[in-house]
Amino acid sequence: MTETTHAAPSATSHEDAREADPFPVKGMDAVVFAVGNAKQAAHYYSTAFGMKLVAYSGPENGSRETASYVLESGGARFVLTSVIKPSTDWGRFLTEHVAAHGDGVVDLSIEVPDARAAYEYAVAQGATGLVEPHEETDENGTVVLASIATYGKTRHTLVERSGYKGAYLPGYVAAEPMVEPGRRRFQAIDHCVGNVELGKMNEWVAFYNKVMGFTNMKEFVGDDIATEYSALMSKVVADGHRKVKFPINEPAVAKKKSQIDEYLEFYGGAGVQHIALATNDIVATVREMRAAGVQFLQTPDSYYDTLGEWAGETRVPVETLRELKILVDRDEDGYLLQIFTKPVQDRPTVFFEMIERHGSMGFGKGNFKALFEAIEREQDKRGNL
Ligand code: TYF
Ligand code: FE
Repeated sequence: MTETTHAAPSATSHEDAREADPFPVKGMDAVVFAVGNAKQAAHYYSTAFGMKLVAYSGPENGSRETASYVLESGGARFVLTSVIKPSTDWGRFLTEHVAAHGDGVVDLSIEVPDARAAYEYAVAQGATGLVEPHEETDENGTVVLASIATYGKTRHTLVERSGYKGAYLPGYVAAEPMVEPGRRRFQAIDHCVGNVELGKMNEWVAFYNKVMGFTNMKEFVGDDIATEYSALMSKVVADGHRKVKFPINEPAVAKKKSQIDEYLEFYGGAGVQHIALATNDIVATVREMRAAGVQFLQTPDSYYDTLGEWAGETRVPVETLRELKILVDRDEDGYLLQIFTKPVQDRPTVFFEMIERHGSMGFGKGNFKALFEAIEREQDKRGNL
């Protein structure tokens, strides 16, 4: 922050907006998953998603309650946690979480410049505080952590790193990759999507507006689209610099059972539906992930027959998009390429999106029909349509 000696009206409106931001964020810090078997999950994200194990916490370094594996791909960080033997409220919470929800996301951690200020502001605006701001220190420095509640049993831990030099957080030791690392398949978390109960979407949008000062992005699924074919409503909130983007879905009453209802039924309530991962070579990434056994939703051939008419030219030939079942969307700012995995556990709950952006800031609105029909075919196979 620039210090000035006298009150010259030098700040631009952009700087004013930054200084006025009541809840500044630096970006996503981590997506924390509670899983039944973190050792095997870490292997899956290493081999199938090409992530690198960088840190570990477990009985070998003094954590007798949980084992946690920290994996990275560029700026994207996943933490996979399993309970070994519960002895604190956190261990009991994780045990019950896995029993009730299966493998799922417990924490969308956000990196902030000042965790105390962020927590105080959030709680003053009505957020539920779960963990008060506190310091954690080891030989690599000090972090400040605090947690607030969001939808379902999901939380946001606010992480102030203030120059911390360790592999993840105090309590973790650096670890070597589980498998020989190859080409990086994605470099950032693009957005994290929540499914909430019928009628709750606007409440959670208002929560992010009030508690984090996030604003609504223009992309949304309204009544018209919802009843026509999608069976869901969706709105997107983001921080002022679009570092953190959270779409929120709720089921809509339509001709068929909503995919959001299927999620809510099998997850056992509101929670994280999908994590979108930004890649700069979706073709290579999807080839590698398919070769490693990741299953993606099947887009019908007819999608590619008419693609050229509305999507125009992209950097990838239509025949390659058709081969790999990659979707395209275009808006006034540019285009994006995207693809969705099938659920990555036996419950029809959490899945991933790979996204390569070329100017477009959207979420693939033009693909909703083809995408939701593909999801419905999977729902039908499971007997849930
Ligand atoms: O994040 C989004 O909004 C897009 C679209 O079940 C989407 O990825 C929305 C709901 C859904 C799958 C994709
Ligand atoms: Fe998405």
